[in-house]
Amino acid sequence: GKTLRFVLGDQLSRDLPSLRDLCESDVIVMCEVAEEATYVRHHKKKIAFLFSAMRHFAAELEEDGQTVDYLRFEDADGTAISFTQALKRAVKRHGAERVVTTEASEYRVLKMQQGWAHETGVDVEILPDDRFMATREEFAEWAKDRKELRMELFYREMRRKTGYLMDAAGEPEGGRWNYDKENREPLPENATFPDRPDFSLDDVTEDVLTLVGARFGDHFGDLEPFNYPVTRRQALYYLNWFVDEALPGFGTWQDAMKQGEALMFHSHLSALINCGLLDPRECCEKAEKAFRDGRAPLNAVEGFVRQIIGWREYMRGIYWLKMPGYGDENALNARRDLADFFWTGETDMNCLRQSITETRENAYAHHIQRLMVIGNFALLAGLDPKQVQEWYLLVYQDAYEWVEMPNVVGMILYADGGVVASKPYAASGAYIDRMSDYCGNCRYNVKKKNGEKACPFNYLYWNFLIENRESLEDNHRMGMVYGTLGKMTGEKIDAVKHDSERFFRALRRNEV
Ligand code: FAD
Ligand code: DLZ
Ligand code: SF4
Repeated sequence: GKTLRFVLGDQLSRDLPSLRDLCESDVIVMCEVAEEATYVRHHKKKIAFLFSAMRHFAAELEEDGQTVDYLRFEDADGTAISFTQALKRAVKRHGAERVVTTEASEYRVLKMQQGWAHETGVDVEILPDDRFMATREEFAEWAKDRKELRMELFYREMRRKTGYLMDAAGEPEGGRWNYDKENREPLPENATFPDRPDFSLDDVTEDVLTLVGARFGDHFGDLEPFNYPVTRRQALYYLNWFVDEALPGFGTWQDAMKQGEALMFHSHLSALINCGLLDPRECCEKAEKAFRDGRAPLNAVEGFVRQIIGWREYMRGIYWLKMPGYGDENALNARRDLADFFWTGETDMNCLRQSITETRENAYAHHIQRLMVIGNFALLAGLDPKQVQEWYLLVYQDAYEWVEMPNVVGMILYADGGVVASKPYAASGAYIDRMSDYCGNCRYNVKKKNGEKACPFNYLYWNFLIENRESLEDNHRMGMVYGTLGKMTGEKIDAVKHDSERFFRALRRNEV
């Protein structure tokens, strides 16, 4: 009997566990299914990227002599709507006896996989996904008996485990674990950025763009211009480009934002890592080599490695530790509906307009835009965590639930009550002003604390602290701000409340 190897859209790695012991007689099954493309209404570029990357991956396997049963969206239309249905048909078609697959990155899909043996009546092997450096068991073990699950401590264990940026004596390179303090500089006025490479469109991508334009035309976001790697070769080229050209500047200005500069020194690699075209280890190893060869400074390389072996692995660990149920958490009882400008970008708050417009154009925003502009607003405005999760999951090309959810529920909204973040990442306009040039182009005045012209972040910040006093006051890391709030005059507090009420009324009318 035949063995089917079922490969999901974010498993485009030749060294995938379920492709490791391939025989010539095996059939690799991949499918573009309506359910995955529509369970949230993904950004057009995200669907186009993934379909094109999947088609290229399948074609490369075929060139190497493997048999791939690839279901294209056009051909599946109206028939196979889910992974499970597509698999059942493939098992029948090939008279298969056994299915081998790698465990899905998302809980929702793993549950499907666990039902496949029953659904198909054949043996189904689900292999652990060792593209992640920490196994789910290791993370659970690390988390067990700890009062606080701080990323920084997990990260140190990962440094020891991988050996990245460790010296011969087993100490962290340069004597410190973390160089973040050096990575918070605003950009100098005359900063310049390296030119990004162009990735030309081939027929496969052209076909996919036509398909997505026709079938997902009403989804969020601009489909074109499309300029992103879709093959392993292009992905590797982009990684090498990043290490040579952008990595040296990655550290120092990691938290900076600049109008009209969507990428700056960021790697723009997350979507490639998450779908399997790049291996997270090779990304770290190339970056480390650049440091060892004197081509990139330690603060940049350590920062980059920390994002990948620290934050990325930690978020995945938290996700599996807390699922199911993590998506329902709402510790601050936030209930407000998402504002319209999340879809249109049309708001006079320039930081949000820039960040959301870039998101619409590119299916990308860099970390500080996601965290300190959009995320900070969602937190201060008390937006419903479910709606915020859905937004982040569908607008970004790199978004999968395992990484989106802990970033939204834990990092930006504090909806998990402090598992991921030791305190809410709340900030007033002054932070955005320090780290960007957005405020200079804004209708609102970042220096004004109250009144119609005042930057909304300024009074929403205090309003947030007032409204959530009961939940947050006892957090010792909030002691200083609640101390300040305690000294505020009744007049000032009334002004904050009054401005916030006016703002929320205007928000409902889409007039902010
Ligand atoms: P760089 O700044 O170049 O960082 C290098 C790599 O580190 C990234 O490619 C990514 O793989 C990893 N990384 C960095 N920060 C994080 C983090 N907080 N969590 C996990 N990995 C990280 N990242 C996603 O990959 N998918 C998501 O759906 C996603 N949703 C997010 C939602 C919110 C609210 C926030 C605050 C962050 C989210 N992130 C997500 C994390 C981060 O913003 C993106 O990984 C990053 O912006 C991608 O751009 P880059 O490749 O240029 O990253
Ligand atoms: C995100 C996505 C989309 C839009 N479409 C598909 C698809 O048609 N076929 C597929 O195999 N995967 C797709 N994906 C990615 C899956 O949602 C992702 O692999 C799982 O969610 C991982 O658990
Ligand atoms: Fe954003 Fe306020 Fe600055 Fe305007 S003034 S860009 S709303 S932080």
